Amino acid sequence: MMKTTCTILAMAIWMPASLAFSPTSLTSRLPLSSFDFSLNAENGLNGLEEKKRVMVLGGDGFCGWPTSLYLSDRGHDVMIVDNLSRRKIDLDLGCDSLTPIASPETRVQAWKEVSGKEIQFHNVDVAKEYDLLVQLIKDFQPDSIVHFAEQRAAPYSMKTSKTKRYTVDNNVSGSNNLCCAVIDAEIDAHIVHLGTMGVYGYGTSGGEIPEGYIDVILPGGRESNILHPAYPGSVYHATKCLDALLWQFYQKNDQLRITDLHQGIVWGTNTPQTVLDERLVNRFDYDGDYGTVLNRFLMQGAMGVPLTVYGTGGQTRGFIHISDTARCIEIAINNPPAKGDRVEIFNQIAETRRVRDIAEMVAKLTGVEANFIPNPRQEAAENELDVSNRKFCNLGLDPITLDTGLFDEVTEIVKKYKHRCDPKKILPASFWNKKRAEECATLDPNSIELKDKEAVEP
Ligand code: NAD
Ligand code: USQ
Repeated sequence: MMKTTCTILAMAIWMPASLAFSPTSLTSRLPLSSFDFSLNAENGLNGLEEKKRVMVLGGDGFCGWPTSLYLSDRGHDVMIVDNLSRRKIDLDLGCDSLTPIASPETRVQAWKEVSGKEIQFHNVDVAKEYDLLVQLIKDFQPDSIVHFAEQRAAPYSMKTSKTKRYTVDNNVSGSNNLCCAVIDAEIDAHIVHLGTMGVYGYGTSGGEIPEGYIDVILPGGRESNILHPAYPGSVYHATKCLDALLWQFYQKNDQLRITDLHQGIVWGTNTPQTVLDERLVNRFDYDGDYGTVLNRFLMQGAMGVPLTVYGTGGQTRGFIHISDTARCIEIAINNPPAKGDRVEIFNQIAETRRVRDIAEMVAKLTGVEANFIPNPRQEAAENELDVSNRKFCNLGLDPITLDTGLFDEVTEIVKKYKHRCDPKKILPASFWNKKRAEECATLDPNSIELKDKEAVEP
């Protein structure tokens, strides 16, 4: 099943502006196979668009890093703010990104060498270091603040009461602090927040999920258009619902200009910017807590591990490629709501797919079988999902869809760094409740073995 409302055309290929004068040595570049740099479409700011000062909260993360590079490459001034909590969680969990990510300092230095462009990096906790956040905003005077800085794994958020409490404290405080800081800094910066498709719940709508707001008939026959009812499936997803209420309140009370992007599951690893130098490589999470479904299946397929389909695999979800995450952010930045407008909400997905169908695609490509294991999550075993993504499409997004050609890029990365994989981290390690934990008791992390598969071509 695949449903979206915008016409899917061929993948848009573009060349980073920096490549035109890049001194990057070919030997230090990552595999380029999937990105064709020979076609330079519209690159950089063309005079019609405004150069912006963009603060990226959470800019060291999986989405934030390639987005920061993309925005810098496009000519915007970028400042990253990140407390490196994601790297610290890896240490706590005893796992690591499959790709060897460089320190933030090395990353921004490498970007300067490759592109000639500066990205500032500041190690600040947006949920705790309020005064520093206000000062940074006052000093940098951003036009836009992109907010990625949250604990984003649903399984991690369901692991223990400690991780549940941390996720709520971190995510809700961070978003509240951001609104307060913009007000205290007396600045009219546009906040662009990464929300999630999961705020809507799955399969409850009974029709197409609109972009944020839904027409309803209230008792007495009164017609209204309200925020879509929230129906989170994890503590993490619940924090995104709480965020949405905060945005609604601060827009109404202080006329903050806010865009909430309800993004689907991001897949892929690198982008045309991150492949320019090995020190720019993006993180790749494959473990049971932080690895997301398609990247996990691609990793498992490349390593000869049976694909970990939870339950029947009947769960349908929205997907978007990492390169499109970055492009959507720029589109959102360039199309802010006017002062006084209600919170702008976009559904940031390219398409919807069922988990078992994705497993089948990867299985066909790699020859590795799907392994249907007990579901560690409390979620509908099967659901339909029909989502509107008209707004981004109308603003020119031509989304990348699941394309086995692009799977090669992920597969190449996996093969390159497979020696860094700890097979004991592959099975799910967080369970939604006692019943789910009991049903998964037979799963043995030590049973997973990596096959020495060199060839993964179909
Ligand atoms: P990530 O964990 O890789 O990156 C988040 C970054 O934020 C990390 O670098 C972390 O150190 C930082 N951070 C967290 N709390 C912070 C704090 N209090 N102060 C400063 N920095 C802090 O996650 P990601 O995959 O890049 O996701 C980014 C955002 O996009 C999240 O809000 C997530 O909910 C959303 N999102 C992600 C996906 C996905 O598939 N990855 C899909 C939909 C939405
Ligand atoms: N799943 C499997 N096998 C796996 C991993 C996952 O079958 O090995 C299933 C899960 O049960 C779930 C679906 O795949 O039904 C998606 O799981 P996921 O881990 O890929 O994605 P999710 O937990 O929903 O979270 C991810 C990001 C989160 C983001 C969300 C977007 O981690 O930050 O908000 O995707 S969405 O799903 O649209 O809400």
